[in-house]
Amino acid sequence: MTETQNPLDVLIVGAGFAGVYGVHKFRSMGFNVLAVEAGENVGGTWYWNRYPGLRCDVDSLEYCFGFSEELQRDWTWTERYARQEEIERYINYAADRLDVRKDIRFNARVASTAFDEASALWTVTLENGDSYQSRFIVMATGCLTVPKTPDIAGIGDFKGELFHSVRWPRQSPDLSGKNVAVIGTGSTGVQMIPLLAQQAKNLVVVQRTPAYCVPARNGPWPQERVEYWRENFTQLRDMAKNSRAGVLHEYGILPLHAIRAEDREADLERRWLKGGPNVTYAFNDVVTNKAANEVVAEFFHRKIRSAVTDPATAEKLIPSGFPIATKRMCVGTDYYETYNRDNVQLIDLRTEKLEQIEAHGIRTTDGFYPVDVIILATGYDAMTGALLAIDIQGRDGHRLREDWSHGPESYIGMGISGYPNMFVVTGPGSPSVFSNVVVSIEHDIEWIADCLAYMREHGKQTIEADPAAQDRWMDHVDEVAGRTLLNEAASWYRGANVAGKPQRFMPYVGGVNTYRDTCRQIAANGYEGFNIDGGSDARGE
Ligand code: NA7
Repeated sequence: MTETQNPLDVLIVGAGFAGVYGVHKFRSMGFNVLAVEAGENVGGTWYWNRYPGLRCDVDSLEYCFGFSEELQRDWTWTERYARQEEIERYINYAADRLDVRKDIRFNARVASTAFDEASALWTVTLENGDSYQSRFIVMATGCLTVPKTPDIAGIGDFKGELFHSVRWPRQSPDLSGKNVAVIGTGSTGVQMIPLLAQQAKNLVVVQRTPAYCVPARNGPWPQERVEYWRENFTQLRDMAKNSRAGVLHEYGILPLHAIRAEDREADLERRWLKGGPNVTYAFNDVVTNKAANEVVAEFFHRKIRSAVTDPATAEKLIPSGFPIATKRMCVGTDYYETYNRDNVQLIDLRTEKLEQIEAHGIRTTDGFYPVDVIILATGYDAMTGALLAIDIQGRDGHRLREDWSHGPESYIGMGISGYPNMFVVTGPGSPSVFSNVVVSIEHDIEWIADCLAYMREHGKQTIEADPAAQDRWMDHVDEVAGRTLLNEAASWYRGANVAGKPQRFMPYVGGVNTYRDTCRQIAANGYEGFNIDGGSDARGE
């Protein structure tokens, strides 16, 4: 590591995609930067997660850095949906090429950060007691970082192996000949269940909410496709940046009622064959119009019934109680078909109650399931978990854990009133998980970089979200989500998966393109809505 100067210009918390790019970007502008990372290496979620079947559910040609022509030219993705190993290799490749490791301190988990008004400096303290001072801090802590462990009666009595998917043992356990249970059928469960069914003697799936799963149609990229992307990368990336979800899905441009019934069905079928989430974009009103939503949901229900041989099992797998695409769509391979195997049993908690976990299995109202290994695919304390795991103390005694006790509040996701010179990457109130997150990470890092350059050029010390601007932004975030069906699902997008977590729809769903324009305008207006050096107008004058 290069010698750290105190105070730093910028301290970044986290060395996933955001931290790696942040170190490179801010350093290339002449800032004195350090990233601190809890893991032993770069990668963030792609470093921690290693369960079987783990892949990104965004096409690999798009889920990568876009800022460097050299990086993209010298890397070749092998499959449509890259496996964890390939993504981890990629981020290590990027870290090496950008030579960022020397400015990252690994095995360094942040315990607290505190802002001192007199010096206008942040003190960042690690769990081991070491501390740094920095003018700016950038929280690149990720949206899906803190695993959520369920509170199930008897879970502590289990005598077999039990672990959360995020903490899959580095030495992957041998499951052959074992009775394995998976709790949870979100994206993680959907990815691992087909592979675990092949390895285990018996697999029991505990399902609280059935998943809507689109077929991945994964496979090697055709060479022509890879070359096309390589040659046209900048232009394709620009199209993604200016799209609704930061990714080149095939976005339907017409609402349901403008399309003939027979054409709807043919188009849904074509999109289903194409694979990936395209099928949920068939009409432009799938998440805003109940009728359109039901047409797509019914299409899925027919697909589930035709994939699953036993009609009773098929009914258990059919989602109910929430509109399609209001919980994260899962992308899988042979997910529904896996339930046709003789060694797979499905516990549907809508009809069968989980009474308790016992020393050697799971007891439900329908019987006892002997189990040697339990895998918790129960998700994350999403979007706010990693930020609130740190004791963040701002100006005038502001504490983020208190300020967000009714739900997260930010201005454009990146600034928080009461916390000067602190930026959040893909924070609540930004498109974040409603985007190709690498596209959004790059946007946020570049916007923050421009802001830092502005501060330096104008000789300014502090920048902080104005409380009124923050309130207006959060009203807008609520209002945009309120125009959709998204609040009808008890999703992690609204914090509904964590007991006691305040519920508020956290991502901004007005579109990656719209958000980009808004942020550009705010910067062009001298960081409108931010107070600079305590000034109450846009320019702090
Ligand atoms: P998710 O999507 O939050 O899925 C977690 C699953 O675990 C989901 O089916 C939950 O049911 C289930 N769950 C959670 N707690 C329990 C308890 N106590 N009992 C039974 N079942 C439970 O997390 P993933 O890791 O799959 O995916 C997260 C994101 O990572 C994903 O969306 C991608 O963006 C990548 P619920 O739906 O809450 O009823």
